[in-house]
Amino acid sequence: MVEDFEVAISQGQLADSMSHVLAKPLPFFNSTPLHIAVVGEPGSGKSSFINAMLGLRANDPRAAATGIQMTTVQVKDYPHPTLPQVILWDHPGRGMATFGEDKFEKKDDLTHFDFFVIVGSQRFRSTHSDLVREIQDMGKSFYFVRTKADLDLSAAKRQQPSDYSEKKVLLHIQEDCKECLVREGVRDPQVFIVSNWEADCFDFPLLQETLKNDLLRLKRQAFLLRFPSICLPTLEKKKTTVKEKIWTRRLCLLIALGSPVPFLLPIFLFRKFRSWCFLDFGLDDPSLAALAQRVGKTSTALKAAMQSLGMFSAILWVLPDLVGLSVMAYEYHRWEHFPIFGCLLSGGISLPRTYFMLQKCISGAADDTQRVLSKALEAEGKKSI
Ligand SMILES: Nc1nc2c(ncn2[C@@H]2O[C@H](COP(=O)(O)OP(=O)(O)OP(=O)(O)O)[C@@H](O)[C@H]2O)c(=O)[nH]1
Ligand SMILES: [Mg+2]
Repeated sequence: MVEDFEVAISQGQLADSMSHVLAKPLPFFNSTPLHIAVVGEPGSGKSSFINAMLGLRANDPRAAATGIQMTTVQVKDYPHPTLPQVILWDHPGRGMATFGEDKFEKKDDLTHFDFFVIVGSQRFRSTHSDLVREIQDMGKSFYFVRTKADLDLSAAKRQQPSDYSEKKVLLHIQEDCKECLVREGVRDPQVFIVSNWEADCFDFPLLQETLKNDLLRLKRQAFLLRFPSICLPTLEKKKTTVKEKIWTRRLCLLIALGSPVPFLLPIFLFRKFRSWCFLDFGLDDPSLAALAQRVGKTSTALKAAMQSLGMFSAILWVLPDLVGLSVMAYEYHRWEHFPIFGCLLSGGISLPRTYFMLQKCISGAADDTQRVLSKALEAEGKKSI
């Protein structure tokens, strides 16, 4: 599936590449792994939560180690038993100055994960705020899981036995967590109150169901965030192919633009070269229109994602030509003979400049392909995934 997608990109068939995604989004994204980091303070119940998700008891040899002291010291992966390519990653506790904390903090790089479960027991603390901010800064999302609901309930029952209502206590905890998350700038926070001892009670079934329903969205989000690196090898190969394919044109341009030609000609020829590149990468107007129609967006929206060498930068690139031209003009005026030095100087400036300009044009088209596809994959258009 992903292979067909990559082949279409390498052939410059961007609209076709999207067809592979749009035709069967579920199998397409199912082959994309979703790495979920389970993070939170030490002892908040992260490992117990993972065991509950996996349906394992703490004494099962496959279960994550749990305990009353600092238990998890290394990040470890646990594949989800039923959801395809969903991997839960148990993390050492974060925050709260505890003995040995430093050695854990260094390993705590969250950038590689696609989605997060912030686990908290008791109150919402600054560690949670820090995690929320860190995750939001990466443009990723999370569920907030408040564990040990059983303890909260028994404490509430002991405190006010006459006025005790399980529903009221759970609602109060839920609202408190949401309020704290909203204060951190989270829109529509997803909060689940659970007890890791009772995976069929409280919000645990709802959490499992929500994750299942959110899976396609989360995998698409993960795919999009990883998209630049997914595309990279294909586009690198494509760059080499394009360079080989149009080397004769590059050579002609190099000679034409390297010679002391009038100022506007390089810009015209550069424009021509750029349209050859765009055609090869599938970024020409008809290809973009087909892609836009395929994903239910406008060509203008897709074009807006393109940032490669525009006309203004092309003009800046050819500005040094003025030096050569000025010397040529001066030489001709002063000595009234063919401006040999001016020509040599002009060629010396133009040749390397043209070489780098053409290289940059090809790399720019490759980068633009990735940006345009990312834009096309964004789920805002009617036909988008
Ligand atoms: N009553 C109750 N106890 C829990 C719950 N979840 C975890 N615990 C207990 O809390 C303690 C810590 O649980 P762990 O799962 O090891 O916590 P952790 O966050 O993985 O801890 P570290 O790996 O040290 O950061 C253990 O004694 C668990 O048995 C829960 O939902 N209810
Ligand atoms: Mg643990």
